[in-house]
Amino acid sequence: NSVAQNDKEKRKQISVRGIALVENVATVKKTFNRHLHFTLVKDRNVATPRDYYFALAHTVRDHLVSRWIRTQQHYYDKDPKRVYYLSLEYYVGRSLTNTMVNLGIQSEVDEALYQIGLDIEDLEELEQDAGLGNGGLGRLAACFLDSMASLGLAAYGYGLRYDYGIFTQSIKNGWQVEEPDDWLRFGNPWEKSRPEYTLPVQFYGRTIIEDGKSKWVDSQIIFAMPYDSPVPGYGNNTVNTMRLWSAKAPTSFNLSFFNDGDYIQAVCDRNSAENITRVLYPNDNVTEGKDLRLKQEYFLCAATLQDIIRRFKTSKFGCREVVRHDFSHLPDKVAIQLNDTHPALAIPELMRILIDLEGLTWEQAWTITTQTCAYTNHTLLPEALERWPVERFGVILPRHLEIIYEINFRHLKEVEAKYPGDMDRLRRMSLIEEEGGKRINMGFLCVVGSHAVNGVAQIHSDLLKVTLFKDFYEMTPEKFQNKTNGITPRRWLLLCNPSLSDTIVDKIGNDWISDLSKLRQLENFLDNDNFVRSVYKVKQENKMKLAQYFEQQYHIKIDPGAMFDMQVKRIHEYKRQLLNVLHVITLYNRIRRNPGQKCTSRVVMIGGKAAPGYHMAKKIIKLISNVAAIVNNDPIVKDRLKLVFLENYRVSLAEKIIPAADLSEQISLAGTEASGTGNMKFMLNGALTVGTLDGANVEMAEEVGMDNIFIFGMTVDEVNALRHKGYNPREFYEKNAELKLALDQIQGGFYSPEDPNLFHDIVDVLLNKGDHYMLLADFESYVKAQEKIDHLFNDPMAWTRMTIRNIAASGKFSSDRTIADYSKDIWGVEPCLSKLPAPFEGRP
Ligand code: B1H
Ligand code: IMP
Repeated sequence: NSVAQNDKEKRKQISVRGIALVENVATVKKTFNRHLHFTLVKDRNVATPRDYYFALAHTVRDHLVSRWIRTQQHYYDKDPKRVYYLSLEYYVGRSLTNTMVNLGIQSEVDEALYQIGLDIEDLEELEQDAGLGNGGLGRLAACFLDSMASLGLAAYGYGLRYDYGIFTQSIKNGWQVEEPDDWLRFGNPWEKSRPEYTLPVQFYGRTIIEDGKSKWVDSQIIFAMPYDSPVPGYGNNTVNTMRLWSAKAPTSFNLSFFNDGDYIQAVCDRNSAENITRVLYPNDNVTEGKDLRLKQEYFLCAATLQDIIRRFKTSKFGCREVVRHDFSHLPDKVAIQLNDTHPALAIPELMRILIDLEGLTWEQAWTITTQTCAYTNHTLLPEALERWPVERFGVILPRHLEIIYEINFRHLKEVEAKYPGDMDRLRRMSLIEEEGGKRINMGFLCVVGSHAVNGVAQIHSDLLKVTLFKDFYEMTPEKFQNKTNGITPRRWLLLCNPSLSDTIVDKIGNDWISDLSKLRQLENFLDNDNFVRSVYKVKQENKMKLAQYFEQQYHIKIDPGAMFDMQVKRIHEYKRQLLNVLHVITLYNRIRRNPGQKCTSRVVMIGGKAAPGYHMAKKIIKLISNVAAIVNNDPIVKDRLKLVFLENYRVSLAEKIIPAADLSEQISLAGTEASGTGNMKFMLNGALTVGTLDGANVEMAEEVGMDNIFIFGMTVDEVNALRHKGYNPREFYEKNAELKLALDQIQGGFYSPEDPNLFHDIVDVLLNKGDHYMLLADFESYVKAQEKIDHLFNDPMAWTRMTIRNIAASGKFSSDRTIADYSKDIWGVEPCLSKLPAPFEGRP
């Protein structure tokens, strides 16, 4: 066939996306038209593209319903141990394509829409991202849900249904501007509200003793209404539940005002109660110690634990009565995983339920609680550690403060027994910090209240043992584990990169989709030049498509032959976007110094949101924009260098850009990025990595070999040694002429002629305020690594071979492997690799 196939035609032929049976295509068409008519109440004369999207979403959703109901019935029938993932964030993104991919109905739906005369890719673009997360931590939770369903675990994701997710970022005059993310405006076809399962949550009030038992009285009640979304597994007919709680004022709210006659005010005030789930806190790796955030955290824990206990008590097929009374079996039937300390209140809340409501002794309750709960730490950064002031905490959650004091009292007794007379250790290990006003250290509470504590990459787990939790590791080393993060190969390869998926399937079949370690087989084809060329061609096509998208959307022209060099992640000083900018400036200065010289062309793309209150991060965005304006408009540069700031980076944009990347920037200071997961997405999609020995980069280098990754900069030990010796950034500035020039230009207003002082604070942080993240110390080795990269890029076959080695070595970074490890080492559950029967196949 000499006619070049377009993307759509190609998508239709892909067998991994399911074979389109004529009768099924006809059914999809019928269902689609039925939904347009009965659900959207439109005819084709007045239907908008969005109506078509919703009709399509409902059509696809129909395929989930029976599988969802039957999966849940199956869990009641078999009564396996349930896994509960508790997270304040789920960064799910879009669901339409993912549902079709996991159900294997993409080809049929594609064909049906084609026959109807609609462009399915246009409709897919109309879906709002479910942006209930900030970055890696929230996206990890979403990948875990996909893997837990794909491994057939009886698992539930519990979280909050924020009315407003992560803000929409727009760039105005180079500055970030935030707009509210009103994601529910047109309705959410993937959720089902369950008002009948609404549960009460208490706040404020006081505690009394009654019949020798503690009681929480005079509290304010806010209701938690659940919304369920389906979580389909890949090709196994399993559909799990993500249950998100929404705050609802009780009908009796402000009844006294009613009686005083201010009816209107009383109704208006209901809003303030419902504000609990209004908006996601937009910080990544920083905590905000606000009352409202504490209420959000407790709201999730209180509602979820009631649901968990309800299900534990009634868990028997065909029975709605309480069948279990003996809570000593709770750890055999329930595993609770805490996604960082944000849901830490699950620990004292479970204690409260078991003691105050169920009448267990402290000792019984404590054994059960610690055996049930496990805690994942995601960061070492001090500004991210939750430490609630005792005073506010006691006002909002009086009973929980008492319980935490008692946990601490007994914990310190054990410390004292093990280390008699070691007063400093007692002070260090107290859950209550005393310096500068009493605070509860939520990390310590989680360690004490859990049977397992894990970091998210080997280096991070190792560092936890010698820094944050050193004393705790010495006392209970058996609790400490590592679970290296992963990503779901469905969304992050099969869905986002269909052409690469096909090229892989062509060589090794499709087992890799549910067992990513199979990608190792690609190493057998490294000498096959045709295969190497086909991988090269896929990347080239992905780059052309992205270039077209940029031109359409932003009227930016970029050369698809240039190296696409990408750094996309939240803007944070520790992630060192500034180091990347210093490299761009250095490349620019080299071109200016030597205008005639040939060099490797690059398009450097940087994207990410800054927390709205993080001034330095916002300044860095402005600097990127300003450097871009100068570099991109300098006629000397031509096509050799472009700098682009990618506006509003989010899950759906990641899916578009990552398949087109040549180079992945993972350049945090060693010891600061707990794991990173973007690094894995780029590796899986055939980009090479320039990175430090930080987070999961270390394990990526182990898997692929040091010759196939561009590692630069100091190691953790070297960072510590330099800090110990006394780090003087000026030394590096004086020593390196290119570094000095770049900083002098920024300082002198070269990139901000309209306001020469604009970037003084940036230079000040680096030169005069200690350069905390040691950019200047790593600059030289970074630039050298980039020179090697430039050189290799000129040999496309060698470059592509290296990318294939990376793809082949990325199997470890499947979230299926991560979840299998949690299952075995922490939860005590077994993946179920056999499929449930499909709805048309009858009962299991
Ligand atoms: C990560 C956070 C985080 N670590 C506090 N910690 C937050 C902390 O709203 N807050 O208060 C929000 C997020 N996020 C990230 O987790 C790490 O930085 C990454 O390195 C890691 O890959 C990711 C998933 O483990
Ligand atoms: P939940 O897990 O208790 O929230 O219930 C979810 C779904 O599981 C229900 O909507 C039912 O489909 C199913 N289910 C709940 N209880 C039973 C039961 O006693 N027998 C069979 N299925 C049940």
